[in-house]
Amino acid sequence: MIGFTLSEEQEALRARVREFAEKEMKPKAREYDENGTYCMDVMRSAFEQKIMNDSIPKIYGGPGHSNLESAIITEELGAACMGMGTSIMANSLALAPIILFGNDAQKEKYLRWHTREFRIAAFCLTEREAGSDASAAKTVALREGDEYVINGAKCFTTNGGYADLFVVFASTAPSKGPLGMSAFIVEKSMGVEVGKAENKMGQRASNQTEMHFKNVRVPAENIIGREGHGFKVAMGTLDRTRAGTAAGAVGIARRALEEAVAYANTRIQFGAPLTKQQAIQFKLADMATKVEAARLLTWQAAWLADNNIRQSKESAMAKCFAGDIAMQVTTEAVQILGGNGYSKEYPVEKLMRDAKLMQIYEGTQEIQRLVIAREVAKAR
Ligand code: COS
Repeated sequence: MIGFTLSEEQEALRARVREFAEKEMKPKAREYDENGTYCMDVMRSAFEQKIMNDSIPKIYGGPGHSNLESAIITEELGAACMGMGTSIMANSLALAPIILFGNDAQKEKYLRWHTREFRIAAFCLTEREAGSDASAAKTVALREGDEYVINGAKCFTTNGGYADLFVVFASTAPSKGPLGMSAFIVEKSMGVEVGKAENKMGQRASNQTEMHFKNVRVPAENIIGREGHGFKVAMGTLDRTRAGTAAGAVGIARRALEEAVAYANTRIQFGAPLTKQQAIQFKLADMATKVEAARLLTWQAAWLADNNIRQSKESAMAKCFAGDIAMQVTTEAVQILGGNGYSKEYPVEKLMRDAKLMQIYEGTQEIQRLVIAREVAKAR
């Protein structure tokens, strides 16, 4: 049975998050973008309204939203300001390995940390020499008694400068490549140091930093799963979270379409509004079709995850398609607004800059295509 309508509860969730995004995110988006202000106040409010940490199960005090509900939330955040949306959703990315692969004691301790009070978390996988090639990571975690000692450095860590909890991927057996990687829950107070923050083209309300681990001692009980399981934890997490990234991209694209339509309805050229002119009508038609198609792929990936059906291929398709169409739709929106589109007086140039990152983070478009191609090749 296939349905394309949301339940009453899901509609209510969408309305509640849209109101939050309109009132608390949109008015600050331009200023935070211009100044590169980290959106801590918006995140705190999202936490208080149970919009942040949305996938923490109810038994640990979280909202316990499904993947589809998370996608609904993230689309709204993306439509208001994806820099802020990324900051909020990066908590979910960091907590996902604990939710998906952690043991009861880890969940009880660290998920409750995040439901009892406002705290920020970060996912530490990428390194300077290990971006797309995640298994080439050089950070090591060597066992000493009942502790692991972590040494190495990560980069582009979203929320890194403000987090007090990190999920860190490090090798416990460097000679084994991806099968030597393990995942750890690391508290900031264990000795994590924050390095340089990135000065970025877009999503400037978010924070990405280098992280340094110099003899950081972590209790052995903080390993997620078992030794050598870390690469699967990372990949399994990204399979789940990529639908959320896709939803953010849908949000950016939808907003660009809305801005373009609003402008084209009032902008008169050659004696008629732009929406009456075929060159612009065709652009708007393509933009609207792409937004709908990307949302359907996104909801499909989320639905599969909610039904515990493997969705590596579908979440990669959703992330890849939605990221690409966000770039295309925002670029067309700038074109429709013309000189005004290129001006910071209008929001579409920010949407275009924010969209670019959707083609890069949580696995580049090239990596998504690689994942899709591998899955397609397996099919008989
Ligand atoms: N779920 C579970 N296990 C997975 C998996 C998945 N989605 N994908 C791979 N694995 C497993 C494989 O099955 C293999 O284990 P076995 O040997 O026991 O079968 C192991 O992980 C290594 O897999 P593989 O040989 O495919 O690894 P590669 O080095 O070829 O890399 C890609 C695979 C490119 C897909 C991976 O490095 C990747 O996703 N890179 C992008 C990383 C990324 O998204 N970075 C963004 C940072 S997060 S902000």
